[in-house]
Amino acid sequence: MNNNPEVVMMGLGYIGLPTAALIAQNKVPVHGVDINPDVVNTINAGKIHIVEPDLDRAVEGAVKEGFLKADTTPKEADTYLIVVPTPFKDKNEPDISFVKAATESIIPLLKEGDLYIIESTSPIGTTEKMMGLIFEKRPELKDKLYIAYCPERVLPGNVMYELVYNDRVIGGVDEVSTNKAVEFYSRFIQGELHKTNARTAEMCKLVENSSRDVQIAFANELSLICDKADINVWELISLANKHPRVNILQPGCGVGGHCIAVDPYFIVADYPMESKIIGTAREINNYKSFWCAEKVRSSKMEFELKHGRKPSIALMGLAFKPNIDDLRESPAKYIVQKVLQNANDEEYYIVEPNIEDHKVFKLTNYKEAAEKADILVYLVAHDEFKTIKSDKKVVLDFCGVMK
Ligand code: SAJ
Repeated sequence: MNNNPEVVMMGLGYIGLPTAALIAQNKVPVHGVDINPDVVNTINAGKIHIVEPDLDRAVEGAVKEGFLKADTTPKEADTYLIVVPTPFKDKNEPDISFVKAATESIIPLLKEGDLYIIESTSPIGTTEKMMGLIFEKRPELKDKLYIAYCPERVLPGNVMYELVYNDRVIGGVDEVSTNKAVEFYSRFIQGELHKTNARTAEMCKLVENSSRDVQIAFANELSLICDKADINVWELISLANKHPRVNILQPGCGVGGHCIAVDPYFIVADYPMESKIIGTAREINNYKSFWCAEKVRSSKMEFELKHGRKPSIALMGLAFKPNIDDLRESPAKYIVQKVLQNANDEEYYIVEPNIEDHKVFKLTNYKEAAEKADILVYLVAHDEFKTIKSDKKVVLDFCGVMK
C-alpha cells in the first residue's frame, strides 16, 4: 500500500495550519511542513501555536485520527500547497524567497500529474516564475504538471468558518491547471470557486486589500480636512452615507495588520508609475498615525499652558483593530511608542483590554486609566471603551469611540 500523503502543505502558519486541518478533517492525509521544529512538535502533539478560534479542536482531531502529520521536510504527494509568508525587503519590495525555497524543496519530489498551488500573497507573475524554476530543474515534466494560484481571503478570528464558506478565485497557468485546482478545492470548500488565469488571481488578492486601503485613506483624508474645518467627521460620513450610492469607511489612527497595510506595496513596487492612487493611499494612511502622535503632543502642551502643570495621559488601545489582541503592524502601537519617545515627565497610562501582560508596556486597566487621566486618547475603538463616561476630560477620539 502507498503510505505517501495526498497533500503536502508547505508552511503551517496563520493560513497553512487551518487549511491543513480543514483538508485533514475531510479524511485526506496531509503532510504539513514548517521550518520551525517547535511548530512541528506542537502540532504533532495535537496542539497549536497561534490564536484562532476553533483551530485547536480541528488540529487535535486531525492529528489524533492520523490525517495530519507535521515535519520539517516534505514528502512525495499528489498535491503541493505553498502557504508561506511573503514579507518585505528594504524600500517596500516584496520578498518571495520563502515561496522560492519552499518550491525548490519539493521540486525533486514532483512526478507526472501532480498539482502545485501557491496561496501565499505574491507579486504578479510569481506563479509563472515558479513554473520556470520547476521546469528548469525538471524539464521532463513540462506540460505534465498542473500549476495554479489561489489566494486565501479569510479574516483572522473567523478563519475556520471563512475557509469553508468564502468564495475563492483560482487561476491556473493554463485551463487544465485551473480545472484541476478547482476540482481539488471543491472537495473542501462550499463557497463558489471562480476560474481565471494565474496572473489575474495574483492581482485579485492584491487589489482586494488595496481597494480597502484606498477607501480607508479617503476616510482618513476627510478626518484631516474636518479637523481643520471644525466639522465632526463621524457625523459627516454618516450623513453622506445616507446617499444610496455612497459608502465611506471609517477613519482611524492609521491602517494596520499584516495584509492591508502591506499588500498594496506589492503593486506599487512593480508598477510605480501607474499606481498613483494606491501609493498615495499608503502615504495618507501612514501619515494619519504620525498626525495622531503630533495631536497628542500639541494637546499635552495646551494643557500645560492652561493648567500650569503636566497632564496625565491615557493611551487607549494597542491592537491593530477593535476587539482583538493582535499587535502586528499596529498604528496604535506606533503612536504609543512615538508619544513615549517625546515624554517629558508626564504620567502615562497604557491600556489594552485584550492583553493581560506586555513585555515592553506596563498596562493599566481601562476604567482606572480613564478615571485618573487628564487627557484620554482613543486609538482603537474597543467595545469596553464605549462604556466610559468622560465629560470633563480632554478627549482625543481618533477612532470614533464617542461617535
Ligand atoms: N480600518 C479602518 N477603517 C475601516 C476599516 C478598517 O481604519 O473602516 C483599519 C483597521 O482598524 C485595521 C486595518 O484597517 O487597522 C485593517 O483591518 P480590516 O478589518 O479591514 O482587515 P484585516 O487586515 O484584518 O483583513 C484583511 C481582509 N481583507 C479585506 O477585507 C479586503 C481579509 O479578508 C483578508 O483575508 C486579509 O486582509 C488578508 O489576509 O489579506
